[in-house]
Amino acid sequence: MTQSPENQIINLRQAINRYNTDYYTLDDPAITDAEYDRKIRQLRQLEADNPEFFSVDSPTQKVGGTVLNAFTKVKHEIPMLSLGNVYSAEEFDEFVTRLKNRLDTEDDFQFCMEPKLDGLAISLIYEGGHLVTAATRGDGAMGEDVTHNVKTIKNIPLILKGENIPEKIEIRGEVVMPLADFNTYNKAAQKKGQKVFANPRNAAAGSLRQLDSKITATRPLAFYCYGIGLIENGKLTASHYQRLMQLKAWGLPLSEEIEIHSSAQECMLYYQSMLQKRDQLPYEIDGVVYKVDAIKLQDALGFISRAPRWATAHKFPAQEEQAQLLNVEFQVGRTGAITPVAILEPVFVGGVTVSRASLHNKDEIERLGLKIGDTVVIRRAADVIPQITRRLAKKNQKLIQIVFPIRCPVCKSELEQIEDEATIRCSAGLFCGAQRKQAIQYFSSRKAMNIDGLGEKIVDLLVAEGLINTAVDLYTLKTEQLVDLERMGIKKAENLINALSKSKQTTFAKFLLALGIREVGEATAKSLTEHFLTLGRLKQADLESLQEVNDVGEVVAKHIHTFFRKTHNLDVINALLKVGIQWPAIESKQHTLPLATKTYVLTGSLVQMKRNEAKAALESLGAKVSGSVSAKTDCVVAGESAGSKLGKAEKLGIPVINEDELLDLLEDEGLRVKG
Ligand code: 5U1
Repeated sequence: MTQSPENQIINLRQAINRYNTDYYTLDDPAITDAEYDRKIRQLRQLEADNPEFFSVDSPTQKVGGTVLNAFTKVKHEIPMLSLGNVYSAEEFDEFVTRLKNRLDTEDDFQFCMEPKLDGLAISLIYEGGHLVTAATRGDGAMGEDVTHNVKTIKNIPLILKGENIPEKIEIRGEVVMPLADFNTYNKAAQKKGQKVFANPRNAAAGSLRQLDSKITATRPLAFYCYGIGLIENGKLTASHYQRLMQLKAWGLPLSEEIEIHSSAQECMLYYQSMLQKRDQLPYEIDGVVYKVDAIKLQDALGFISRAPRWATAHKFPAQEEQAQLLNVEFQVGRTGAITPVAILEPVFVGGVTVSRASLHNKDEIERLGLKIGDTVVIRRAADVIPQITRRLAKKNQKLIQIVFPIRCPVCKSELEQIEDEATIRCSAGLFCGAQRKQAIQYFSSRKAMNIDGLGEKIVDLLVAEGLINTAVDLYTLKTEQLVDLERMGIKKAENLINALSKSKQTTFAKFLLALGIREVGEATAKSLTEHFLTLGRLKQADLESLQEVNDVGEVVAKHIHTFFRKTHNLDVINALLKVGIQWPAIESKQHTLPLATKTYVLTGSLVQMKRNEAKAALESLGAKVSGSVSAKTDCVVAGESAGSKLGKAEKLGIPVINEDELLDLLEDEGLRVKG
């Protein structure tokens, strides 16, 4: 049953008043800003449609917070107002039309454009150039005296410097916790088991409203001014922008993003450019503010109940939304890590619809205090993957405990957790179907073996049909085995076989990456190959020499060392080399390739490998492979029925080895195996 407008208004007012207390007084918001804005707009619309229910007590008639009893109250001589909002270019056009109608003009006027910092509004009173009082906005008429705390903020000058400073001047602006500091602070707090802040705004508010200013002094706060309230005995210019520049000259901090433009059209360009820049700014912003620049016009436009007519905020699309946590699934990753994934009621946030989000590990679920049925905040900034940042306290909900599995959800093997690691892993390695599939997908990926046409779905199919078990099996596939697979056909099958064949010519770094050693990404693989030059040397490297490589620390070295000590892995590597995977020698800056400066000659027929394979292998070790024997030849490899070249070598006393000895040499260098 739908409620009467009167009941809707009453309920919304009650709810919004509760949200205001949570937000302004307790610094612990119960809903996201986006949800709050929607509720306020809904109430405003209902009140506009039903003017008989107007009330001065409605939250739509107030600026926001209340005053905490713990602080001395300060009356704002000029009320600290809030800002009207627009959410689209159309709403902005309506705002400009209202301005022009009210000023009875068709002329364009200048706008000062500013980022809208998401922090806590404060007022600073300077007398004789000295900071004497700092107060929060409070309810707009009355704020809290936070002078002692504000004096600990490093970029707020205690004394203004320069000329023509009015005898008394009130500076208004926003206290924020810069994003980098916020992240560092929260990480440290989390480590110490202390309360983490929901967002930088709450961190700024919570830090500023401390009863002990020694605590505030430890918090990394910053201030940016955006306007002037009271002025006594002083004269300022008639442009808002110029006034801000004057504040800067007196030593007050100003955002670097403030601009002045001479038409409304420029506002949309400014909006777009700030939207792009949003994630590179040092502080969080939730929109931009456009202000009519001429103070004379500002005075002519005046105020409506709680906001100036001459300014408006243009809000950005929300980066945070709330949704219900419907379930938690557990995924098995390539290296066996079990990752809990939140299944969410679909929600549009940061430009996309989100219905799943990683919860990372068990500790994260505990840190967030999550249960199935909770309402959670989903944050998606720029192109970053969506994150669940907090749960919102909601009473009277049926909540279900999240139970972490005790066995692998795919292969039912035991799970293990290494001490000091948050990750819980399936212990089965490549015996686990999930890990096997992902290892093969990773092996084939563009940055690794780059096997064109071997996507996730085909790997799934090949594994499901029992055609492949390891990456090695890929190279034994035949066109006939592929044609009948779902959505394959002869053309695609042939293409895939060709791509597999092509992938055999690779680079050492790509091959190493394809092996999927834990924590060995592209950059590390490159550094390792450039350092060790050959697979043989890398395989034999001890922990100490591994750590000599760029970006290889203790942990990564251990992963690499362990990998090459497992027979199963060595078998896979040998099998891959045996199917013909090869790479050109890495140019050594120090000429330390094992066969550098040596000239080899191949003669007779080789039975265990093709002649061009042998040539490529020798070259990858630095040797020059020549077609004829001379006094400069260092070694001749004589296969079956070797003829005149063998004779010449013997005559010149040049060392001769057979195919088996060549294979021993290659095996020693990690390139080939017999068999
Ligand atoms: N940048 C900026 N933020 N901000 C917030 N300017 C600005 N102005 C405000 C508010 C509340 O109010 C005045 C226009 C009254």
